[in-house]
Amino acid sequence: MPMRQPSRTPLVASLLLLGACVSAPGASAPIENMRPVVIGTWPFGQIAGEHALAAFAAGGSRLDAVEAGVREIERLSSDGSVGLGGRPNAAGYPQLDACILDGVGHRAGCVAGVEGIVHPISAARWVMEDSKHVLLVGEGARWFALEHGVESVGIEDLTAKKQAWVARERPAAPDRAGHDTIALLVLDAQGHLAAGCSTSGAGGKLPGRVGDSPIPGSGIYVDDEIGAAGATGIGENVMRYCATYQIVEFMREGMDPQRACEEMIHRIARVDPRGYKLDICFIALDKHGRTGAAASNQKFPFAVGDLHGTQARSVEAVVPR
Ligand code: SD4
Repeated sequence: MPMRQPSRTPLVASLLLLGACVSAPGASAPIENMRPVVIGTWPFGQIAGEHALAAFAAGGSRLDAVEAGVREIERLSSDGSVGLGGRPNAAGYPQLDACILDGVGHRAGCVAGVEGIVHPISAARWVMEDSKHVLLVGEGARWFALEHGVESVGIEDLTAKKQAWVARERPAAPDRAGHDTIALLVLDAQGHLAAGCSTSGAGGKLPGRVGDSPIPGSGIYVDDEIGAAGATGIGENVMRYCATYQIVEFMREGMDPQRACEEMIHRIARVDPRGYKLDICFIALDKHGRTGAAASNQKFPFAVGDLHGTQARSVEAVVPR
């Protein structure tokens, strides 16, 4: 089977364009002449954005840009929440989730609960490009990734880890402390959208738990006519509301990305027993290159980038209504 070259694009001239870190609101004005445009979650969203812009500068496609940006965060695995260095599940090892979406053709590829795969985002892209399926999980996802040459590590000792865990008392409530996801949305020079995300999910999750991130419409969504949205935070509080799908639908109704993200937080908080104590954050990017971000109950750092380079931003938690 022909092997796609991993999109580990080296940083090129665009790195010279990197902007300074500033704090600014989540919203941005239309910048159609500034395409490509990228937005990524958390401080590492800036690194992802730099790599995505570098991929564009090197002639890569929007999917190359998404894959390059997310791969770098998986490679760094430095935040303890993405990649094999991510947060272990309750049995002591990471099970990773990733998703990639292309606006053109409304295509999607996702992997969930995959073990020992260094770049789940690349496995997800292979699912999209070389299978008739959208989502592969667990062992099947690993087989598929290995078959497509995605870098891997052995998982032989997982059996021992599982047995040791089974021998212990199953934790009554999974430790949700610590969780981050790289979600990256891109708009290419031609005005088409793509998105990707990767995460080890909630720390201490039960083995087999799948969060919002690899589920299109929950943790990430793209509609090439309208825009894209990504989520981070406690997946259970996102996926019960199909949140990123709804953010894109809010934009279809005429809201700008900032208002759409905020509205989604308010909508969930209005009906959820937790109110605003949801620990969720959203980013959005519309077809015009406008960006937005919102968080339920914490300060939320993210990063945007365009032809001028990348810029760190943050928003405060929404003001409860
Ligand atoms: C999950 N939403 O698995 C992911 C984790 C995350 O910030 O984004 N944390 O629930």
